[in-house]
Amino acid sequence: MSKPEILLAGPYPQWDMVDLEDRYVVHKLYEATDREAFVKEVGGNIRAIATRGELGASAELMRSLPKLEVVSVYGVGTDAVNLAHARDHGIRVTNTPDVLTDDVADIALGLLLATARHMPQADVFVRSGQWGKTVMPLVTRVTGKRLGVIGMGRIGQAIASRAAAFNCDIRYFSRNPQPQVSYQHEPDLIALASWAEFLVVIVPGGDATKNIINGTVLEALGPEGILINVSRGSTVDEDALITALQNRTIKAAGLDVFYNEPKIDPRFVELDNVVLQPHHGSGTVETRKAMGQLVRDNLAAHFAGQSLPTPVL
Ligand code: 8YV
Repeated sequence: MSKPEILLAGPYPQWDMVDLEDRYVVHKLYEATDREAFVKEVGGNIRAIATRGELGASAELMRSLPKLEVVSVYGVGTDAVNLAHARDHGIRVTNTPDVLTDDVADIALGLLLATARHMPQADVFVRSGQWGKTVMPLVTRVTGKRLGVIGMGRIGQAIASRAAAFNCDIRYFSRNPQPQVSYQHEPDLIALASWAEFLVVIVPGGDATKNIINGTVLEALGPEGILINVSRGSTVDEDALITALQNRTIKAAGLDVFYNEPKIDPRFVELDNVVLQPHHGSGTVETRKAMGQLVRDNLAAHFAGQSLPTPVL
C-alpha cells in the first residue's frame, strides 16, 4: 500500500523526521521558495498537515488541499489553525496538551526570577569584569509577592502552584471561576492588575484575548509591576507595552512570545528592562520528544481508523 502524503508546515526535530519519513511521503512546505507553486504541485494528494503551534493552518492552505483529513499541531495552542474552516469541512484537528504544561510553567517562573532578579544583567556584570570594580544594583524580591495569573487553565494552575511555593499571594482572572482551584478569582482584569505586583499571562491566543493586556491594564499594574507573557504575542498590545517600559510606568517585562515572531519589534532589544526568550517555553528535549510522539500518535491513529489520542475537533 502506498504511503499517505503529508504536508510538514515547519521543521521538526530529527527524531520525529525519521519516523515521519518512514511512514509517510513528507512534503516540506518550509523548504519551498515559492510556497503557492509548491502547494499547487503537491497539494492534490495531501491527507494531513503536521504543523506547529505558531504556524497553525490557515483556511487558504486547507482549501488548497482537497484531500485534507487531519491537521496535527505540535503544540497546545490552536489559535493559528482556522478551526471554523476545519469544522465546516470535517477536517480533524489534534494538539499536544499536558506534556508541555510543566515546562511552560517552569519558564514562566524562570522569566519572573530572571526579570525581577536581573539575572541576565548579573551574568553580563560578572563576564565583563565589573564585579569588584563597581556594585551590582539591588533588585526585586519574588518570594511573598502578589501575583496575578491571567488564565487558569492547566498551565495557569501549574504556574500558580509554583508561585505558591514562593509564598506568593495568588489571584487570577479568567472568564469563569475554576471551582477546582482555591486561589481567589478576580473577574475584573484592571482590579487584578492594580492589586498585583506581578502579572503572568497564560490565556489562549486568538480574537477573544487579542490585546487584553492594553495600556489601561499596564497603567493599573504600575511602576513597580512586572509583566510576564508565556501565552501568545497577540494577547499584549506591544505598542502600549513598549511605551510603558520606555517610560518606566511598569518596572519590567519577561517575554517568551511576541506579536510578530521571529521578527520581533526592534524596540524591544533597545530596552534594559526586558528579558527576551525565543518562544521556547516548551523547548526542552524531554517535552519536545513527548510532543513529537503525540503528533505522530495522532497521525498514526487517524490513518489506522482509530480514535485520536488528543483531538481538538
Ligand atoms: C511550541 C506552542 O513552542 O504549545 C504551543 O502552543 O506555541 C509551543 O509549545 C510550538 O508549538 C513549537 O513550534
